[in-house]
Amino acid sequence: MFLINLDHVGIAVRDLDAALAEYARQYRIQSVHREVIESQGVEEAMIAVGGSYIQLLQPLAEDTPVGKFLAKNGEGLHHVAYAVPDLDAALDHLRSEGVQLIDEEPRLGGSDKRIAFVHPKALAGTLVELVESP
Ligand code: MC0
Repeated sequence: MFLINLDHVGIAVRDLDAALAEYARQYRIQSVHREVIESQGVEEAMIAVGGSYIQLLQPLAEDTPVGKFLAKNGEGLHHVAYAVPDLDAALDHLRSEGVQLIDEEPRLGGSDKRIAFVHPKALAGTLVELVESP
C-alpha cells in the first residue's frame, strides 16, 4: 500500500514560543524549522523526533482551521500526517474507495511540500494529512 511513513504529528498550541520552551525544558529538544504558512493560516515549528516530527501549530487568526479548533477543543492533537510517495495516486485510491477528502487536489504546505487533507469523519475522528515524499 502507499502509506510509507509517519511524517509528523500536528499539535495545536496557543503560543508557539511558550510551547517550544516547554519542549526544551521537559525533553531537551528544539525546533529544526519554523515557518509562517499564510495559505494555511498557521505558524509552524517542526521538532525532529526519531525519523518523524512533532509539528506545533499556532493559528494566525481565529477564523482559520487551527484557530477554530483551539476555540472548540483547546490545545492538543490536531492531525496525523503520513508520507506518501505519489500523492496523486494516493488521492485517486482514496477517491475510488469513496473516502471523504478535504482536498480534491494537492496544495502546498510547509517547506513547499505537496499535501492534501482527508476529512476527520472518514476515519476515527482523526484529521489526516498526506505529504508527498518521493
Ligand atoms: C474539525 N473537526 C475535527 C478537526 N477539526 N476533528 C478532528 N480533528 C480536527 N483537527 C471536526 C469538528 O469537531 C466537527 O465535528 C467537524 O469536524 C466540522 O468542524 P468545524 O469546526 O465545523 O470546522 P469546518 O468544517 O469548517 O472545518 C473542519 C476541517 C478544516 C477539518 C474541514 O479544519 C480543514 O479543512 N482542515 C484542513 C486544513 C488544516 O487543518 N490546516 C491547518 C494545518 P462535529 O462532530 O462537531 O461535526 S496546516 C498544516 O498542517 C500544513 C502547514 C503542513 O503540515 O504543511
